[in-house]
Amino acid sequence: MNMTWRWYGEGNDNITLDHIRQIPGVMGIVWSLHDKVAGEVWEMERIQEVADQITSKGFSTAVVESVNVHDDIKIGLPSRDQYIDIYIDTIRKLAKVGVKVICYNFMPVFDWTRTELYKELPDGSNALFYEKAAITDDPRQMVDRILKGAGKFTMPGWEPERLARLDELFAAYADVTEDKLFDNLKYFLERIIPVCEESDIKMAIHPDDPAWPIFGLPRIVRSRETIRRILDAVSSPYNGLTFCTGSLGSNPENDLPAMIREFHDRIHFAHIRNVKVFENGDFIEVSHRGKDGSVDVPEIVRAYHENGYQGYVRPDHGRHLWGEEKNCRPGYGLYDRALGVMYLLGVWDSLSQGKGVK
Ligand code: CS2
Ligand code: MN
Repeated sequence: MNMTWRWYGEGNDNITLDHIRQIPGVMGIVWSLHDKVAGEVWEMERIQEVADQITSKGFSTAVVESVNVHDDIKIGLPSRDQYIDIYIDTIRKLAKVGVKVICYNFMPVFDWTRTELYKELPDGSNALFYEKAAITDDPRQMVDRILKGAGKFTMPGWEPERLARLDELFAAYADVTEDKLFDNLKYFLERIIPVCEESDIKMAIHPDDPAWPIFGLPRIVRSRETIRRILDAVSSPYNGLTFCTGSLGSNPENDLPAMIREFHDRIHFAHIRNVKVFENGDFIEVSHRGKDGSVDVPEIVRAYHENGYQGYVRPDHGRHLWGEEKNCRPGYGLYDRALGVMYLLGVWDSLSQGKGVK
């Protein structure tokens, strides 16, 4: 597996490329132009600038997360074609700097959803938490809480300007059923996948987080069946998956190792993290160690290893340790993710038994 690290860019991340170089085994940077809102044009000069920063430190630029999909595409408005044209333009430009995988999601309105960003764990660290009962009918409360918690750090999918229009957005999605959202995804894929094939860039859809509908909004990437349906809709290998164990693991009914064994040849990017799911359905993010949560991380790594997985991997969210929450993006501190890298590589190397499996 090819270990990577998500970096939010110069001046937009408390962690620098020089910090990342000191984490053993990290070969690539997962990047994006984080100031771009969905549907905006990505200029070649800006792309080149970030790619140069990354390669100058010896990292690969192969994975971009995310190029966000405009709501008009998800809703299926006539204006979607113009936004798909812009998306295609970005794909072509990214190919020029060696990008091989684009991670994106198709969640209406929100990206990942939590009710608390700094919930204390028994060991004194803190992490992102989801309390089912705290998700009421009114999403405004939750949005305000998340944006306040993020402070000066921007979070993809949580753009304050867009969320200021929350009522308008919810109204626009009022008629978008699960089937309609799926059809709109299919329409999007049918237009972009031929360009991806030409440009040798694989699309990797990220699962919905949590893996169930919230606030009455449909969610279509949440289980073995829903994923199979998407992969079958456009059967090219360029229509692939980001397999996020934290997102899918929020629903204990998802048998994650079995899903990896089934989908491995369409998984282009693996997000590996652990969550602890409580009996009432609440969940909290915990260390990567299998025993600390509900996700059997060693078994996950084994499922990849057994299939000779050569794709990109990253630790996803981490806990906030040693007081770092005062100055890091929620879920994206340095310490727990670095521990996660070492744990994942440790399991992988022990499975390889010195045979040097990459
Ligand atoms: C990420 C997602 O932080 C995370 O959970 O894995 O936010 C992911 O970047 C997006 O859903 C991809 O568009
Ligand atoms: Mn993820």
